[in-house]
Amino acid sequence: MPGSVLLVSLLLLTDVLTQCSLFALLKRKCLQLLCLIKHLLSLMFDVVEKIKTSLAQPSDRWLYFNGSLYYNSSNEKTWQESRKDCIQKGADLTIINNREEQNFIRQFKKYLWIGLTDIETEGKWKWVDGTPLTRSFWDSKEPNGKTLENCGQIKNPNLQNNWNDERCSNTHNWICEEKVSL
Ligand SMILES: *[C@@H]1O[C@H](CO)[C@@H](O)[C@H](O)[C@H]1NC(C)=O
Ligand SMILES: *[C@@H]1O[C@H](CO)[C@@H](O)[C@H](O)[C@H]1NC(C)=O
Ligand SMILES: [Ca+2]
Ligand SMILES: [Ca+2]
Repeated sequence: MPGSVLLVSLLLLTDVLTQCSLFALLKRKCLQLLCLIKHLLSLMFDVVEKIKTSLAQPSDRWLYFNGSLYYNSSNEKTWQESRKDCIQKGADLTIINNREEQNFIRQFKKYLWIGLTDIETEGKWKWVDGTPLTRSFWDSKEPNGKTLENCGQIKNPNLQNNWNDERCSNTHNWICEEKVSL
């Protein structure tokens, strides 16, 4: 009789130990799983934060005026590269149609490439949408660069009329325009 009690006790003990070690293993697995979930959540959080900042930044650079969004560049490029950047953004270099728009763009207070060029035929200024220049805001004595200066630029913001023809290969800030329908 005592022998069988001992045996049962031993079996019970073995069983408890097995259960305990299984539980410990389970607990470890659970902790690992929780850590993994926490890690994944923090990764997702990082991604969400990154998306939020990347969404916030460009919107600071886009300004709305009278049916269009204007992109205020933060760096300088050649006229051609500036135009490429605008097109990549779904826009193009800005076309200035009237005095109000001219004044709006003067507010940027810096030299800016605009969507104007006479690269095809000297002296025949055209906008990037192919329309000929009709209403212009050239600075006095401009355009003066003949075949050396074939790209349009906004210059001194303090002047009402401040366009300049400039060497296309020089680098400047630029301004894109994207028409929006509301
Ligand atoms: C355009 O960007 C410059 C920085 O590159 C900033 O100083 C200026 O205030 C911006 N202009 C407008 C009208 O947002
Ligand atoms: C807005 O643009 C239209 C043409 O698209 C123009 O006729 C009008 O004068 C502009 N208004 C202002 C306030 O610039
Ligand atoms: Ca020219
Ligand atoms: Ca010039």
